[in-house]
Amino acid sequence: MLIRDVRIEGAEPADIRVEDGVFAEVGSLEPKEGEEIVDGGGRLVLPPFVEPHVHLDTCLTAGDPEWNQSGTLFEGIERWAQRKESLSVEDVKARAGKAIRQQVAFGAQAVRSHVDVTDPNLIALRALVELREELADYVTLQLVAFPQEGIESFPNGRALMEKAADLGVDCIGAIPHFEFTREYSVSSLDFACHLAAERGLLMDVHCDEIDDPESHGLETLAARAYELGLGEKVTASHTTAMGSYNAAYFTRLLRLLKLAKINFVANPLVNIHLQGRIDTYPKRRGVTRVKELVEAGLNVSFGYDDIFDPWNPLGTGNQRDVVYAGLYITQMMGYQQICDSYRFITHNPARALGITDSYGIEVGKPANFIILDAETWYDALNWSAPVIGNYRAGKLIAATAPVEREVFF
Ligand code: 17E
Ligand code: FE2
Repeated sequence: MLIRDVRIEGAEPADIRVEDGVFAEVGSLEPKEGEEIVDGGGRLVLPPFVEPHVHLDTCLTAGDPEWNQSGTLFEGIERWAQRKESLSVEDVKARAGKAIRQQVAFGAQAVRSHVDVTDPNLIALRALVELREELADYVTLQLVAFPQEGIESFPNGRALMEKAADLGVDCIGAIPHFEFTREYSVSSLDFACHLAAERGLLMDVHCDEIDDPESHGLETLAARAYELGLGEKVTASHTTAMGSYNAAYFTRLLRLLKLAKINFVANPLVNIHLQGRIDTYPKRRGVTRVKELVEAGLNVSFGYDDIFDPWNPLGTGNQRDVVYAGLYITQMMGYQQICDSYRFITHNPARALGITDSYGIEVGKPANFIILDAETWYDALNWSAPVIGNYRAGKLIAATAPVEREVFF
C-alpha cells in the first residue's frame, strides 16, 4: 500500500509505503504495479494517539444510580461505590468495549486503564482482562490494579492487589492520599513498589490527587522508584497537590524527580473540574506543574481520566479535547508549545507505557498511524479536525468523514 502526499508529524509532504503490515519506505515514492494507493491530499499523519490514563471500568455510568452533586473526587468515590455493587462481567465489557471503540475512532491505538480492585470479587478486572485479549488486534490495552478505596485502609487490600497481579495486570497502582493515615500512605507505597519490583510490572499511582500541600506521596514513590531501580517504569498520575506545594519544597522535590526519572500524567480536564472545590476565593486550579516538569526534562503526558462517569458528567474520549483544554489550563499557549502539544498524547505516553520499540513512523516498525483532516497539528487542534483514518498494521480500523460546513450568505 502507498499512502501518497502526507505530512509526517508536520514535515514536508512525503509518501509512505506499507508492506506486510510494516513501514517499508518513506520518501518520494512511485507506485508499484497493482499497488493500493491512498491519496493523503497533503494531510497530517501522526503515530496513533496513546491514552495514558482512563478508567474504563467506571465509564458510561454517570448518574447511575445517583449523580455526583458536589463535583468532588470524594463524592465520586462514594457514587462509584454504589454502582460497584451491581457490576457484572457483561456490564463492564459492554461499557468498556463501547468506550474503547470511541477512543479508537478518535485516533487511539493504545490505552492504559485503571481498574478498581477494591472489590472482593474483582469483577471489573476479570472483564477487562478478557477484553484486553479479545481486542488485542485493534488496541493495546494496559491494565492497572487500582485500589480505589485504599490498600491499607480497605479490608484485604494487600491480598486483592496480589490477586490482581496473579490475574495478569500490567501495572501496580496505589492511592496514598486516600489512605486513612500518613503512615498508611507510606506503607501502601512501599508495598506497591515491592510488588511491582517482584513481579516485574510497571507502576501507575494515583498520587496526591488532592489540594492538600501536605500530601507527599510523590516523594515516597520517587524515592522508592529510584532506590529499586524502577525509574522509567513508574508513572505518577494526577499529582495535583504539586500545584499547592511551596517553592522551597518543590525545588527540593524536583532534584529527586530528575534522579528517579519517573513519568507524569496530568489529567487537566477532569482535575480542573474535581479540584479546588473546597476553596472559596482565591481558588486554586488543582493541576500539577506541567510547564515546570516539562522544562526540567521530565516525561509528561495528558490523560482523559473519565468518560461520562461519577467524576466527569461529560466526555467522549476524544483526546484532542484534553490537549485543547490542557494548554489553556496549564498556560502553555506559546506558538511552539501549541505546535509540540501532540506529544502529550503520542510520544510521551508511548514512553510512559513502555511501547516505544513498536511506536512511531519509522521503517521497520508496525504500520500504525493516523491521518487527520488538516495540514498541521496547530490547525487540527484548533479546528478539532477528525481522524479520517486510523490504520493498524496497515489495516484501516476506524474512519471518520471530513466535516463539511456550508454558510449561505
Ligand atoms: N478515582 C480517583 O481516585 N481519581 C480519579 N480522578 C478518578 C477515579 C476518575
Ligand atoms: Fe484517574
